[in-house]
Amino acid sequence: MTDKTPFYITTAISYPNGKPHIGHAYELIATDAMARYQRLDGKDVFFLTGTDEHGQKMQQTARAEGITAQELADRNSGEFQAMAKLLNASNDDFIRTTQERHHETSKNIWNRMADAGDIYKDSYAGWYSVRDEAYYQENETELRADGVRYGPQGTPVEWVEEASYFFKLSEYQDKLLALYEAEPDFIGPAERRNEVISFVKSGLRDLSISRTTFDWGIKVPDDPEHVMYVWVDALTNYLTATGYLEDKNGPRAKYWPADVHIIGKDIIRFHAVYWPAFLMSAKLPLPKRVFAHGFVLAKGGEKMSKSLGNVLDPFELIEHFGLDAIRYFLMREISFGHDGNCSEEAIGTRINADLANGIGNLASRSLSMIVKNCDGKIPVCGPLTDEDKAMLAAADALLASTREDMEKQLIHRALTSIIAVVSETDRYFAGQQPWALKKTDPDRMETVLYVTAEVVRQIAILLQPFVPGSAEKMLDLVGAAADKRDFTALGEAGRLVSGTPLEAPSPVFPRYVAPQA
Ligand code: ME8
Repeated sequence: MTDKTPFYITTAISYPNGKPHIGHAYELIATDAMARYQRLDGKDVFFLTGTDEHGQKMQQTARAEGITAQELADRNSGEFQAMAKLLNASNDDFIRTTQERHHETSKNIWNRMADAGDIYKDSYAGWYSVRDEAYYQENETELRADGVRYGPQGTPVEWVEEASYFFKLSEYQDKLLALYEAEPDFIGPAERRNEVISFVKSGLRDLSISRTTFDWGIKVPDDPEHVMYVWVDALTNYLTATGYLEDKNGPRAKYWPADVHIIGKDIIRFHAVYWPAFLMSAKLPLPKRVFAHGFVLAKGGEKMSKSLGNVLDPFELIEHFGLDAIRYFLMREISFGHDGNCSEEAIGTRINADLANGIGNLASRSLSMIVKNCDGKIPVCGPLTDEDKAMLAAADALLASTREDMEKQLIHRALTSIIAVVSETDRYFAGQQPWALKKTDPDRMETVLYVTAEVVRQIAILLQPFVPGSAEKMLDLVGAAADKRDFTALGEAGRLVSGTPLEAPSPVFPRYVAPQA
């Protein structure tokens, strides 16, 4: 038994109608950084990702390729799993909505909503976007000059008329508004919260929650002519993986409700309106927070698209720059919660400034001086000057500040403050001139090198969530014991031990040189 506090974090589950793109990689990396941060901070983390395999979009894509939807799902879900591995994602499970466990939970939640009297049979006539798998009101759509009608996300909509079950969403309007009021942190960031509140205030209509014109989905209990609307089943994935609905004493039931669902801004309505309404109806606890990140855009803020030829492939980027360079860039360059641009030039500039010339250079300069001048061992720390104390205090303060940032999903801010301490250490190191002290005051040189190495150690511990492989290498270089790498080893508690042998450092973050055109 563990007495650690459970922490449940999820990504959206991706449609495997194609291969994963940079937006999928971005979301998974960010969520992984948050999961790793909480694990290092002592939480009992359950981190879930997966694929959303039903619906009309999957069936249409499969048909166009001349294969079955199941074959398409199998092939591309495999690609998403391969990407998770390549990204060094620390997810504890990977859910596929075609799994039996998920069919069971989806039927269970449906039955609970039906038992609550919130489901009725009628017929639907209205606009539907297959690309978004979303129903839209006519006033949310526009007929453009090309003769095609588009929904609010810029995808074409088509007219649908069919027999359908409905969920009484209209009865949840006041309850949802009361939820947003009572739990101001339920939706982040603030722009998305405001957007959701005004959407709900504008009036909620009952939601069509089953389809009869195709069959690639989970059958509605006792009415196999209907398959569930894909979003009913998709959202339920978060519950399925915990087993909470089937057995409240099961091994993963303690993780429900989720601490945070990390999603993109285009799917906030499903997560912050439909999902809590379904859960309220089913009389189940609500997730504590839904946080919507922005979109990764191409250079100049353009949307990535095949026709513009500006699509960045995560597999190719990693091959070219290395995994941790890409993880770092995406987390540091884009303010989490807002859109941000990504280009090869921007990646090269950022990783050279912060990683190669920043932390990498600081670590290799200070540690190679130690290896050369201190008998290959962590030096002795003599009496501390005010500058030494201020330097250590800046490093010691990072836990509290990054913890606060990470609780609010301000990943870029946490990284910025870590890198600010790297710059401060550079200035400290340059100002103290340990290379000059070597002749005039070797004891003082040792103290300066000790303080610098100690800051490098703390920075490496704190960088683990973001660049896990490189941070581990840095911790090896600085001689940090294997059992002193979580956040309990930050600050005074884990100070470097004088006399610990060190190996000559090899570069952790090589300088990136763009290939000649
Ligand atoms: O929406 N930048 O799946 P999906 C950043 N199956 N994030 C992006 C992005 C970009 N350019 N493009 C997409 C779905 N995303 C549903 C989710 S959850 C119960 C069901 C994000 O494959 C997008 O916002 O279209 C979403 O969070 C995730 O990638 C999966 O998108």
